[in-house]
Amino acid sequence: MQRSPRPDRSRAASRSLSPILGILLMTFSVTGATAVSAASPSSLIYSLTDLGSLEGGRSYALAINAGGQVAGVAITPSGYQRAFLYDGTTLRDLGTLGGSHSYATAINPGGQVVGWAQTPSGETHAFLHDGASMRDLGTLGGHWSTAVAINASGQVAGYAFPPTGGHHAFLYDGNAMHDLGTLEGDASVAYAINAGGQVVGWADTSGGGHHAFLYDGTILRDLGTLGGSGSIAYAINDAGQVVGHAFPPSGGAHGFFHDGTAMRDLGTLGGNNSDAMAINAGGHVVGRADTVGGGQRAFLFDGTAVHDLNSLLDESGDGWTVTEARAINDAGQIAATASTPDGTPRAVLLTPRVIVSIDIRPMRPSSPINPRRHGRIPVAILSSPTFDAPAQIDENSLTFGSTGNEPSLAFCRPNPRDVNGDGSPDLLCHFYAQAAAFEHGDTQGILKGRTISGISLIGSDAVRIVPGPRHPPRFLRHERP
Ligand SMILES: [Ca+2]
Ligand SMILES: [Ca+2]
Repeated sequence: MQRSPRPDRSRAASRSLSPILGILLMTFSVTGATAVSAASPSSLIYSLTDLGSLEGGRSYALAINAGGQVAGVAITPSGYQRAFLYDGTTLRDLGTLGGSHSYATAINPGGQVVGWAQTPSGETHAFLHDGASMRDLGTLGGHWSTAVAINASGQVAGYAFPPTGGHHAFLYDGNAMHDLGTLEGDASVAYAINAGGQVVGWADTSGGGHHAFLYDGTILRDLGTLGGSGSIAYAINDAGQVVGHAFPPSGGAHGFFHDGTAMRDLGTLGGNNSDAMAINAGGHVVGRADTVGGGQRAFLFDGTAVHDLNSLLDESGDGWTVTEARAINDAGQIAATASTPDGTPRAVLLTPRVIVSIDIRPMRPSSPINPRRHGRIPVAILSSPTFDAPAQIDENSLTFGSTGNEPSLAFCRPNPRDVNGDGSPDLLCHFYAQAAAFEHGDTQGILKGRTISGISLIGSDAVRIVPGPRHPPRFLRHERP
């Protein structure tokens, strides 16, 4: 039961407006690999970036926008909570409204940050920071308010005490706070807003329990429960898909996914509880879940299954334990909190990378390459049951060669073809051999690029560099490496 304001339960609502094709994943564990053989399935792995802290203290990442800017809260050595903004290089203290503490909860695509901050008199007020300064958004007439979400147009959602008591969800339209009311009970809390201005949160019902709600501009709609006593909505994407947690009859609190019609139980990582905290345009959900042993881990739900994000980290995550994921943008970047090897909680950014299976000179196991020959090298990018290479790859982003950074693309075949005969059409691209810059001694060719949704991809395959006579023997002339 969550009856009192809990700003630390609030979450990010930053959204990108660009639609993406969702990348489905497979359960996959990687230890230090940066490329895999052509036999491996296409998979998604994450690198971990430590966002730092304020003079070495604890920090927690709570929100991310389309550009990868992260907002959250850091604890100073003196014990003050401070809203921070991470812009890709440094973690910056956003200050307060004149008091000691502040806390950032959300960031929009333009880099505007909202949250709560203390005033000189010690009151807690919702704030909006535009990158230069922090502005007090006021209250609903009482002494307390917090902002928890902001969309691209600058609409802000949050909750505040009206003079009558009980806290109410509000929508701030740039000029004033509007009380969203409740589900006929005493209290309500907003946690997220999407680009269309739809707001979700929870509200007390006339029956006494609190239920997740969706506000669409007119009324609060009760989203129901998983059959138990209550539910809370934490996030909504632009398609109106909602996530949060609810109490199943079997006990505990379980993360849910609501598609606009029905609420689905996402389960846990083997323990009793889970919270679904954020959802992106592709329908990927992140949050936190208990494991069998009782520990809390960050999870990713890819539309099919719930994965422990720790099992998807590359070598940059060695020694870290990601305990909570609070926000995900449409490029799949995740704002999370992880424990350092010495146990300190630290704000981190998880950046995805797709490992693709490629076959250089398909159907020729040794992939002979003559670096001195003009002409092109065919490279097949293989689809898997969870990765549709022709549909999901941004062809113009592809680079290929000795290091993978060579701009050598000639063209990709417009008509996908099933190169390896597994029933899934593959993407076949051709690269200029000389631009690929292979040298004697190279043993692998590397392909790099991006998916249409903006996720980096990498793949490799063995190559055999063959001698390059100026005039190849007649018996080799039919080849066109
Ligand atoms: Ca090959
Ligand atoms: Ca195939």
